[in-house]
Amino acid sequence: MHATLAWAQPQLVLFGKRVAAPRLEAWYGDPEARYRYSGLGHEPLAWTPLLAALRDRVATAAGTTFNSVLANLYRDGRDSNGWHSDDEPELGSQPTIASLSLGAPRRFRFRRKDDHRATVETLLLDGSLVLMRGRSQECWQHTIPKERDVHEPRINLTFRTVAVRASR
Ligand SMILES: O=C(O)CCC(=O)C(=O)O
Repeated sequence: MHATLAWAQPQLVLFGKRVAAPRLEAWYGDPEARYRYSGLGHEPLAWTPLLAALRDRVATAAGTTFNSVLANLYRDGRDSNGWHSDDEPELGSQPTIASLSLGAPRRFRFRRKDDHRATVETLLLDGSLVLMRGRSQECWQHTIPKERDVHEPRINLTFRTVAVRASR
């Protein structure tokens, strides 16, 4: 999968300055599943057979359907994903997001939005599936911190359903 997805390094706008995101990303999905993340609009690439097969298995496990997936590639422990919630309007108010981990184990931390001292941490192992649903995006932020001792890559696939708008 590392070799077959069309990875790109998005540019983020932080405090008015453009900086390269500390990871690579790729957006795949149904043709109408356009999505705005990292401050930019994204047209989906067409599902690859492997991504479509994983989508179907993850959808069965999650008991729902998905029309898109954001793939993240952390090349090693220097790559990361800062504190955020997946709360873009096109995901709706209580989205179900299924997050599949492949490759190097990485720490995954949550903190409450109204009390940053209230944290929960888990280790995402190769093949693990995390379901975020209900009020998890409304009440919590999550992060993949940098880890100096991680030297192997990790791919994360977050399956999502984005609302399809009639026109743009
Ligand atoms: O890599 C992960 O497990 C988390 C990815 C993530 O937070 C996201 O795609 O919004």
